[in-house]
Order: sequence, then C-alpha cells, then structure tokens
Amino acid sequence: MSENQAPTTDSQHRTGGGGEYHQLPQDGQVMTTAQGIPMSDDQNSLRVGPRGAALMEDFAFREKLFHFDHERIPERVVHARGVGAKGYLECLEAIPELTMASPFQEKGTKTEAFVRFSTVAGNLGSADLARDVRGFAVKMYTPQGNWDLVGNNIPVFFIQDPIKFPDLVHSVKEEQDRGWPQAASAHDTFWDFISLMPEATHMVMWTMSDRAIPRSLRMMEGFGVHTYRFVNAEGKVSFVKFHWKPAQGMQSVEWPEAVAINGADPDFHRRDLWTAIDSGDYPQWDLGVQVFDEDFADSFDFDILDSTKIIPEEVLPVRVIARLTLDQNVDNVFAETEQVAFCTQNIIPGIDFSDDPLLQGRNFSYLDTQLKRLGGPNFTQLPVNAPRCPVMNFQRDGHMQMSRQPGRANYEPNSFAGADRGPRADPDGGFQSVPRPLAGEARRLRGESFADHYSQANQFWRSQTPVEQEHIVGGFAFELGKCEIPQIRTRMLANLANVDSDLVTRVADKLGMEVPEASPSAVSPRHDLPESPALSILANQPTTFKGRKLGILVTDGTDGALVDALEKAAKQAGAMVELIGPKVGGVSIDGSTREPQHALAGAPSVLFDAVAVIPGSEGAAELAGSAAARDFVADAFAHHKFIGHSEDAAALFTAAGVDPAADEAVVALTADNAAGFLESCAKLRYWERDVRP
Ligand code: HDE
Repeated sequence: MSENQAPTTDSQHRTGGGGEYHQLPQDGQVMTTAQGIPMSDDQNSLRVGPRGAALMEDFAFREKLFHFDHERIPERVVHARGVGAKGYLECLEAIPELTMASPFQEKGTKTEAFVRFSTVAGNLGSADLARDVRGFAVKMYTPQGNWDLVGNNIPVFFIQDPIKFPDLVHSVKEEQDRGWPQAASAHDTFWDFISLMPEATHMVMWTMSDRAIPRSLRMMEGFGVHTYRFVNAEGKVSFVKFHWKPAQGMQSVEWPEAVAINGADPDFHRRDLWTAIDSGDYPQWDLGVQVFDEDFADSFDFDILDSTKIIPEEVLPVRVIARLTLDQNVDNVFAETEQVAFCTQNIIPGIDFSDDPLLQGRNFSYLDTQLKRLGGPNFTQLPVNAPRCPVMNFQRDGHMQMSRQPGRANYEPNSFAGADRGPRADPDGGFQSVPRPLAGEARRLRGESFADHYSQANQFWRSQTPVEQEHIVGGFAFELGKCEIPQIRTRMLANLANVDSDLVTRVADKLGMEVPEASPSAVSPRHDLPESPALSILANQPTTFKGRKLGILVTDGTDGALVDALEKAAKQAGAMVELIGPKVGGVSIDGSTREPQHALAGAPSVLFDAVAVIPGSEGAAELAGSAAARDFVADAFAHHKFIGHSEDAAALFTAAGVDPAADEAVVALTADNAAGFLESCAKLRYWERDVRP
C-alpha cells in the first residue's frame, strides 16, 4: 500500500488517499497485464509523488492505452450493423439423391451454426428499424468444412452485375458532401441512381414494402437469392434456390412505428432477439429448397441466373429439408459478431455455384474484404471462423498465426514421411467443381435474357393485399418526398409507370405530381403473370400471439386481479408481458408495490404488439393529463393494435381522441375476459380500422 492510501475498509475493497475506490481480488482472480504480470493498482498511473509528473516507465499504463487505442477494426462497408446468435441446423429430410452435402445425408443430423442478421446501409451505430434489406448470413460448421449461406431477407437484389455494387452502395450511404442521411435510402443520390437503373425496380418494390421493416429478426424470411447447384455422390447436378421460413411467422411494423421505434429503442431488433433466446423462446426457421433442372431453367419465363428475379413458389414449391434453431446468444459481440467473416466462396462438397454474375463477383469481394477488416490472412483461425473439422495444408505464417504448424515439409510434393510429410489432396473425396463446358467471346455485355425489368415488379405489386399496397405507396411517397431534385422524382415515377398504373397514380397523387409518361423499356412489361400469394406477408401471417409482446400501462390503484389475469393469459399464449408505470420506481397495486419494467416517458406503445391500458381510479386523472399517456393510446389506435382498457381509462381515451368502444379491437377488460382479449390479439393487427396516417 502506498503511503497516501487509507486503510482497507473491508476484504473486498479499500479506499485510496484521493478517495478512489480499489476493488481487491476475489477467488484468486488477480488482474495482470497482457504479458501476465500481476498488477497492484489499476486506479493510479505511476507518478513522481502524489502530484508529480507521470513516468514513461509505467508499462502497465502504456500497455493498457496502447491496446485501447487499437480496439476498433474497420466496420463492414455494408452490413456494418449486425447481431449474431448461435445454434444448429437439423436435417428433417435426407436428400442424398440431390446432394452429398453432409448436413443433408441423414435425418436428425445436427450441424453447428452461427447466424448474423444485419441492416445494409447504416453504420455500426445506426438504428435497427431503418427501411432497409436485412442480411441473413448463416455459417454452418460441417465435417467437410464451413458452408456460408450469405443471404438476405429479400429474394432479389438491386443490380445484375457486380461491377455496379460500389455505385449502388455509394448512392445509398450518407451523401459524400454532407455526411447524411444515416441508414436511410430516402435521399437524392439513392433515387438518382435507382431511377437510372431500371433493373433495380423489382427490388425497390420489396424495399418500399413492409419486408424492409420487420417486426423482429425472428419474424422474417431469408433467401440465398442466387441459384446454386446441388451435386449428388454420382455427380448428378441440379439447380437450387435456398429459402428460410420463420416458424414464428412473418410480421412487420408500419413505417410511422418504425420511425418512432428508432427513437425510443434504436436496439429494438437486437434486444428482441437477445431477449427471446435468453428467455428460452428459441427462434427457428425451416430451410427449404426449390430444386430444378436445365429443362425447367430453359422453360422458365426469366433467366435463373438473374438475381433480380424470383421463381414463384406457386410455380416451383419450396421443399423443407432442415430446421435452424438459435439457442445461444453470443458471449462477446466483438469476438463473434464483429469478427465473423462470411465468404460466399465457402461451399462444401455437394454444393456448387451457378454462373450468376453477382454470385461470381461476391466470391471475390467477401474474401478480399476480410483481409482489410481482420488485418491478415489468418482470420480463419479466429474461434468464430475456425472450421470444426481438421484443417491441414501448407499455408504458412502471416500476421497472428495461431498454429505452431509442426513437421519439416511446408510444401508438397515432398519425400518426407510421418509427421514431417503433411497432408495430400484427395482426388476422390476432395471438393470437385461441377465440370461444365464454357464457351463464348470475352466481352462486356448483358444478356438479353436479363432485359425484362418490370414484369416481376408488377407481379409483386398485384400479389399484395390492399393494406400492403397502401404501405408500398406510402413508402415510395415518403422516400421520393425526401428527394429535393424534382427530376429524380419524375424519372422514378416514369419507371413506376411501367410497373402498374394504379401504383404510379397513387404515388404521384401523394407527391402532388403529374403521372409522367412511362420510361422506355427494353422489353415490354408483362402485367399478366399469375399472382403469387406467397409474396404477401399479411396473406401468410401467423394466427398466434406467441413470441409477441403485451404492454400493460398501470398506475397506483390498478386492479391487481386484472394484471394477474392478463399476465397469465399472455403466458399461456407464449407471449411476453411488460408493465409500464408513470414512474419506474414502483406502483402500488392492491396494497403491494409492483416495479414496472418501464417508465411511461421511455416506453411508447410502438414498442408493444398490443397494449392494455388499465389505470386505477387514483392514477387515471393523472394519465389523462399526460401527453405521453395520450400518445400511448392514440398511437396504439393509429397503428391498428389491439387495445384493452379498464373503466377508469375512459378519461384518458377521451383526452387521446379514441372512442373506448371504437371497434372490436378496442376491448373493455375484466379479469374474466383477459384470456379472450389475448386470443383476439393473435390477429396481430386490426386492419379494418380506418385510420389515415
Ligand atoms: Fe454482400 N457484401 N455483396 N450481398 N452481403 C458484404 O462482406 C457484395 C449481396 C450480404 O453478416 C461484404 O464481410 C458484393 C447480395 C450479407 O458479415 C462485402 C455484392 C446479398 C452481408 C459484400 C453483394 C448480400 C454482406 C461487406 C454484389 C444477398 C453481411 C462485409 C455482387 C444474397 C455478412 C463483408 C455479415 C456483406 C460484397 C451483394 C448479402 C463488401 C460485391 C446479392 C448478408 O464483401
């Protein structure tokens, strides 16, 4: 102890001379430097006397600051903001006749998996509910090496050639002269680019739809997007597209909710995923495949190598072969979520690429980007990236080499034996690329089979329910309304005129603009493709409140029996419940204190799927005078939510401008009908309610 330190106050800590708090080692856990040298003091750097200059000699200080100064690595140029989770893929149906990929050889085989969900445009610190595509990247650690299926929650993409990817990303990111907007496509440069790239029209139909604002990462589909190949043990090849179908059912929020959620809880999606896994409500997805042959590919209306097109499920059904379960949160976000390095090139025997130009381009980009982000070629040795099967080759050295790489030969062929010899490639069991004849002139050109940019956009539009169509119109109007340059809006409308006359008329109307003439198109758009109900979220929405969240607004004097009944009913429905009170410190219910999870000021109703507003007579008047409480009710109503209320809430509802008997989704609650209320919440939203944004 130095001379200016006061005596120890107990066995856990002591107070220093300057009043600073020193915690003492417990259970033998002594802090060390990175070199393992035990430290005596982590509160004070080494000085010349109590008020003197700092000494260069202080290796502990210098090492700590040195490490801190280098804590950040470059964030991903796209998909920077992500959340990771761990789990496994379980084979539900063996398909050796289609592929020799090890996860699908036997029913019940479990393959360890790491998943990273992400937004695309925003920086690492951006908000979760941006209108954006979501990344859905899955790393599967198979006995034959890592298989990375790096997909999105939208089955198509913006561009047809990878050389345009940097332009696309530049256009959507913050504008370079001003540095905004963050995590938003609602600005001039994005729509300038898109309006000049008609091939992006199908994709922006999806991004302007509710697909781009999921309620939860647990409640969205995933897609491999590209056509891949399956190869069986006899070398038989088929084409395959991968789909992830959420067992939780699909659900999205409305755009005004997304805007509000971003303010109230920018971590809404990551918190939701983390909480669900932490509470044992493990999210699951079915892995399904659309498998087809060359004949199908030749007869299909569009080019199966064009990533701006889908193959509708009604044309080619999705066959479920496995199930993904996420049952573990990461232990450390940096070590796992940040350092995970997905590479589309990571495929295993039984899977192969197609000639989709985007996929081929990605195979270059992902490996390349890892070198920049992770600083050297040995990122494959980081625990999250390391294959779980043996890795043996003659790749040597490099930054941060973790392996001691024994033996004498670091090349082959070599004539050594035993441990000195090292591994050899296996001509029979090793990965074989599908042998295929390739011919053609080396030229920069786009195939005519890629030229139809509007027909599937029209099919998507017609496959939506009226509510979803209205949301798409709202999405376009919001985004184009943020464009300051009128010509960009007009050019985009001219493209939309090729998609659907109803769509363009409604968007133009919302913008207060004339409908321009349709832009010239390389191929005349078809408006007769059959509708694909699978493309609608609402037509396929689940009929359960499981995994959703009920918010109960309580005050002093709230009826305890009603709270209990709602909590019980929610538990039975598999839903989460959170209490919101005027103050977080506690409310008095039936004589005892209940601590709500939220104070009202920090918990607007956008954070909940349904709400119960049940003040007691003591708190009701206070709520009626509170702007936050009025917004709580009015917003829940405006967002078509199910709302339960107690008799005492009447004054608040009147103040909020909501009729407590407005419709069948605004329910007067008693302890007896709490279960019935939760059952009706399974409808998720009451779209019949006519509220204008
Ligand atoms: Fe990516 N993309 N991408 N992408 N992408 C990256 O790789 C790229 C594309 C996707 O959670 C980067 O490690 C090119 C389609 C996901 O770590 C980068 C092209 C699809 C993730 C890259 C595409 C995706 C990325 C940035 C056009 C859906 C996040 C950091 C040819 C099928 C993975 C990184 C994670 C990340 C390049 C298009 C999905 C720069 C060149 C299409 C989910 O390498």
